[in-house]
Amino acid sequence: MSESTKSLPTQISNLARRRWLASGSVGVAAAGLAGLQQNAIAQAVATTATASPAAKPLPSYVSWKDSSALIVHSSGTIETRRSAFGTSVITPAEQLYVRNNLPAPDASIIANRDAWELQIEGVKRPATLKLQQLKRMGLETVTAVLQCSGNGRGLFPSKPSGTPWQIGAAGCVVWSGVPVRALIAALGGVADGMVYMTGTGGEKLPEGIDPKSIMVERSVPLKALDEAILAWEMNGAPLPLAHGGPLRLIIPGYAGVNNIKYIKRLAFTTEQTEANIQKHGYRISPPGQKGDATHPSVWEMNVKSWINSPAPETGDIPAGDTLIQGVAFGGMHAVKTVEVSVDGGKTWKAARFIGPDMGKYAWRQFVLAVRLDAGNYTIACRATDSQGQVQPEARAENAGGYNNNSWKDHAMQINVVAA
Ligand SMILES: Nc1nc2c(c(=O)[nH]1)N[C@H]1C(S)=C(S)[C@@H](COP(=O)(O)O)O[C@H]1N2
Ligand SMILES: [Mo]
Repeated sequence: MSESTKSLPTQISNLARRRWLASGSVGVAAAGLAGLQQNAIAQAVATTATASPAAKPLPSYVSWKDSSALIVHSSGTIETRRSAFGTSVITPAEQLYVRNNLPAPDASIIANRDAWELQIEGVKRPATLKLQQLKRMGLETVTAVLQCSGNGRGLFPSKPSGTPWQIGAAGCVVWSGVPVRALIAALGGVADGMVYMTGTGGEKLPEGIDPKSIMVERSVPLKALDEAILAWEMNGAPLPLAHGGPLRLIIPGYAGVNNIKYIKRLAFTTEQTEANIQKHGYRISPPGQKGDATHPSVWEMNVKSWINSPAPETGDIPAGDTLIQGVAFGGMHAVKTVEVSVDGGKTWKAARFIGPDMGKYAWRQFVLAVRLDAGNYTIACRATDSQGQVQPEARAENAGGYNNNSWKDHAMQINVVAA
């Protein structure tokens, strides 16, 4: 199709993409030539944080988002502002964070969604199915927290490399699609001896470099398939390209990176993928060490909560009655309770959950009414899941700055002034 026969928005987004690819591929080529560690490449593409993230405009592929709700770290790393989460459980698409390890594919992939093809391997009857066919094989809806494993990295004093996310690389989203179980059943079951489920992203890879060094391909333990869905709908609307449309793997309870966007291949495998993003990236490795296969992969999320209001960024808080509000989730298990402290964790009070319970993978919003006199306070919250696992005081140190669920790191100083 010639450029002139495409719609104007498509032409514009194509142009923007070429510019972005061009700027990204400079980094890729330079890194390749310099023989840098391959895992630096994807970071070079996606993490170009500058001194003043707030000043950056939204990149064109997400121009439809609410810029007032977001902090743009780079074209591929955009987080939700604390003040934007609201109290209605679900995070609207316009406010949801975005993380692209590679430039997003061309918008043409969502022009005819039903024609999108998924290759399925490692089952008794391997097949390539169109989205149209998947839509007839089963339907499930799940509400789940989508959270980047680097959320809270910005709170690590060690300043690990990567985007210094605060709390906003997360959202609570309703996903609809076909359960992976239903798909497997239709294809005769998982082939014998398989140990992992491996998903491959549909990005177009730049030529001349080893695909393994940059491709987004992740393996998770086979048991993850029980709850996984292949989603085409998000919050009641067709899945936007930025969030993985036309088709995305959703593994409830698992860290963001495992939720492969624009998935083109789902394979049941005996080994984990050799892709760098699996082999070296997203590993819980000791500080100072490069990630390798002996270090745990970033898979299941842990119990976590944070306060969204009041927050220092919204200015001084008038003395008197204050409602402390936030979100809490359990990762793999339902969140059961959340406590709030206004004295830096010396004493705690149980907060009350508000709004509907959207299931064990969703977050719950909480509120605690307190009376505060003028002064400085350190406010904190601490969640406990249905298994009795309590959000810890200290972060688990690791080189990549992953999985920060320390309540102390997430505590905030607020200034209460005479009303
Ligand atoms: N194909 C593909 N899938 C992907 C990624 C990507 O870059 N490409 N990024 C992963 C990471 S690191 C995260 S945190 C989430 C972000 O999802 P979102 O952009 O919809 O918020 O998608 C994951 N799935
Ligand atoms: Mo992520």
